[in-house]
Amino acid sequence: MTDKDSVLQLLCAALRTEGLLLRGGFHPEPDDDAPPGTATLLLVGNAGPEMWYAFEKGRRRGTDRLNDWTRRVLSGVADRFGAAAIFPFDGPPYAPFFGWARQAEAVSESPIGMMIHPAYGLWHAWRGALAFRDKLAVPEFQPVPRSCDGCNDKPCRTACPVDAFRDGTYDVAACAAHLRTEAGADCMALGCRARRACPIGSDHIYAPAQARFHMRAFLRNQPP
Ligand code: B12
Repeated sequence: MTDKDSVLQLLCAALRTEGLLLRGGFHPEPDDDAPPGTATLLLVGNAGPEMWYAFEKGRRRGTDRLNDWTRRVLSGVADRFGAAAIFPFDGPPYAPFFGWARQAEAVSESPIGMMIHPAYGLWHAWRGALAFRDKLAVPEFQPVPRSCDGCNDKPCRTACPVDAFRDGTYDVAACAAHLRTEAGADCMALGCRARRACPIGSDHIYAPAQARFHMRAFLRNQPP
């Protein structure tokens, strides 16, 4: 094993203790919009219940927002490994996580805009990226056919009660207005119905407590 491999293994272990996953990485070119001087960009995220458990355990007195917890935890890991942390929620302008993710792991765009993963389906997210000045070995991944190409019904497209994903766009105002009504209680309690309609990765669906948390956080930030 080379030193570079062992850095990656130590990093994976450090992230795992925080419930986070090393999702993948790549060596950015100038037009990838990575911070100047970045030789390796590693993406960090969540899938499965581990991040939720770590967050519930580690957040401060229940008032900590997920983004605050993420910043604290991931900045700590970045410091220990000599990297700079970049967060998807810092902006605008926002860091181009979709473009980075496409180069780092086997994700593709779903009919409702979000990125779909062959194993996790729509039940995953990126919490940050770690920018290194050194060229590190990055995890290899096999590009896979687009997960949604073989899905004839595309139930994600039609499951939204207010058709917020028609024409390949996301009508945020219609979504938020619906969530504030009685009829939106189902999405609020269990998570977005369009997302839940997807058959891929359904065993990774967020548990109700996590789904409710994300939906409330989303709605809190939408204009009335
Ligand atoms: C701004 C933003 C939003 C805005 C969307 C604005 C819009 N016009 O649609 C708002 C606040 C509404 C939003 C909502 C959500 N978002 Co959002 N969002 C972002 C953010 C911070 C920046 C995107 C951006 O402007 N990029 C720059 C432009 C130039 O690039 P772009 O690719 O064209 O960006 C567009 C898409 O990203 C799209 N978009 C953003 N979020 C979402 C969510 C959905 C469901 C869809 C269809 C599209 C979409 O809107 C952007 C502008 O048009 C990204 C993180 C990042 N840094 O990329 C997360 C991100 C795209 N969101 C994400 C998620 C998960 C959500 C939520 C589902 C969170 C939740 N509550 O569970 C919600 C949707 C609510 C619901 N009903 O379930 C994830 C997607 C993960 C994935 N698997 O693909 C990201 C990558 C964040 C993360 N931590 O991983 N989001």
